Amino acid sequence: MTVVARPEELLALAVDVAGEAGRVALESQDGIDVLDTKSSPTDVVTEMDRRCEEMIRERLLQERPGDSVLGEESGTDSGTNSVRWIVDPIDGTVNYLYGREDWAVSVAAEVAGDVVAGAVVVPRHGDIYTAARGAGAACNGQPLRAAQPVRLDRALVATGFGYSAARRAQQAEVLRAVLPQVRDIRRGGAAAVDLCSVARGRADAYYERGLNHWDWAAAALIAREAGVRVEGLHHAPPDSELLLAAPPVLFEELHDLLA
Ligand code: LIP
Repeated sequence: MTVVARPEELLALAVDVAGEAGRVALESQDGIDVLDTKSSPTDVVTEMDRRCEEMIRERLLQERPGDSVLGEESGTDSGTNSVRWIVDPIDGTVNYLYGREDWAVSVAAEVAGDVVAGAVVVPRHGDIYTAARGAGAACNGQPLRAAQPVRLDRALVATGFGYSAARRAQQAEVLRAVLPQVRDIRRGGAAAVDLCSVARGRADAYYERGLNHWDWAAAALIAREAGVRVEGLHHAPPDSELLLAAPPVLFEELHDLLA
C-alpha cells in the first residue's frame, strides 16, 4: 500500500527521532571509545553510532511501517512504499570520539527519490536545523537565509578530507590550489554541520570529495531551502566525486577552480 506522506509530517518525525538520538548520544559522549573501524584504521565507529541508528530505525519503522531506511551503520531496510529515510546517526564521529562539539544526527526523508524533509540536530550547539521541500529552512524555528555571495578571494570555505592516505594526498593537492585563492579554509569534521553553516552564513562555501549520501541528504535540502546551490561537478547532483555548496556566483567561481 502506498502510504501518502506530507513533507511536514515527515519533517516532524525526523525532528523527533533525531532529537531523541541526539540526547542519548550527548549523554554518552564523555568517555566514549572506539568500538570498531571501517574503511581505514582512522575511520572509526563507536557504540553510539550503532545504538543511535538502531533507535532511529526502530522508531521510524514503528511510526511508519513499510518505509525503507538507509543508514550509515546498518545499510538498507527495504520497505514496500515510496518513503525512504536516509540516516547518519552521528556525522562527525571522530569529533564525537574526541569530546568535541561539531557532530550531528542527520535524518532525511526521501519520497520517490527526492528528499522532501530533513532534520540536522547539533546537540552540543543546541541547534536543530530543519527544512521541508519548498517551505524554507530554519534553525531553532528561525528562518535561515544564506549570506550574500562574496568574491572568491573573500570567501571563508569549509572542506573535509577522507580516511584513506591516498585520497588525503589528492585532497591536499586540491587544497594547495584553493588556499591562496580564498579568504580562509575551515575543516570542521562533519559534513552536515558544514552544510548547515553555509545555510546560516557561518561559512561562504563548502566542498568535499568522498562523501556518502547519508552525510549530506538532510543538510543539502536545508542549504538549498536557504538559497544555497548544492551540486556536484558540471551540474550533476552531489555524489562521491564532489559536493559543492555556495550561493550562486560564488558557486560558479569555486566550481571552475575545483573542476
Ligand atoms: C565525516 C564527514 C566529514 C568528513 C569526515 C567524515 P563521519 O563523516 O561528515 O565531512 O570530512 O572525514 O567522513 O565518518 O563522521 O560520519
